[in-house]
Amino acid sequence: MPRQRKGVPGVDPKHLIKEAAQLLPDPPRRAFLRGGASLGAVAFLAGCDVIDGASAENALRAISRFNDRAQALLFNPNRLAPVFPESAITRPFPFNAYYAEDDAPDVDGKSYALKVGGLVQEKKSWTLPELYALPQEKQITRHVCVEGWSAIGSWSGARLSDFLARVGADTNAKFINFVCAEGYWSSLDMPTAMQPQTQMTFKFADQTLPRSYGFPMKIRVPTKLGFKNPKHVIEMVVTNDYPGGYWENQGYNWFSGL
Ligand SMILES: Nc1nc2c(c(=O)[nH]1)N[C@H]1C(S)=C(S)[C@@H](COP(=O)(O)O)O[C@H]1N2
Ligand SMILES: [Mo]
Repeated sequence: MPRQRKGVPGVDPKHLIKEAAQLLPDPPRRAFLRGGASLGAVAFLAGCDVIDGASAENALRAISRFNDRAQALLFNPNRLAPVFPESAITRPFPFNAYYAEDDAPDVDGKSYALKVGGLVQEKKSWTLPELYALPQEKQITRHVCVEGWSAIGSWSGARLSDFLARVGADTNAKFINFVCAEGYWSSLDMPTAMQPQTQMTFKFADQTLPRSYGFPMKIRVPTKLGFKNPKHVIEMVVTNDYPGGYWENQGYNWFSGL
């Protein structure tokens, strides 16, 4: 007997489909909608047959994960984010976090040590003088926050790819997780971590990274939305186990590329 496709009580299937389609990147989304988007199509994409209360949410999650994987496959690690002149820098540069600026963590630079672990040959902690001795470069790029603002800033620091080579990271691993002083965390796919503009940032506008902007070190990723630019990073872990992230675990897309 063929299985019945059930609707979701209290949910208009058309609304559900539209919401699912929102999670697809644009060309596939248009193709999906043109190609007769239906509950059946959602179920097919999600790899499940019956859509009821709980599995509707699972279906949307599955499509979102599919979207993350598709975007990761489409990511071109050789494409550079646009760079800007000094005159384009947004002043004052906005602050953002899940708490007020006064509550930003006050990390002690003297006792700070960046822990590096997981799939790396050299598992050790790095003090600030050691990190500052790495070759550094400056970028003036645009930061885009998912909340609907963007701003151009100037960040200086070491290429994350150089640092990963230095510590003997397994660059065939899938992820790098970044843990922050106040409990925030976010993770990157390895190709994004290796992109030449992905930076371990020590300076903002040529000055030591101020407390609000992530002292003593943030990861600047101009090819990703702002929430994938963790501030006050105290630990880095190279891993094949999906680490998620603070916002990623609340439904924001993990890939979130620009
Ligand atoms: N540790 C930590 N990093 C974080 C956040 C946070 O709350 N805690 N918020 C993220 C978000 S949503 C944005 S937009 C940027 C804001 O960085 P800014 O304060 O330098 O503008 O930091 C990101 N990194
Ligand atoms: Mo953000």
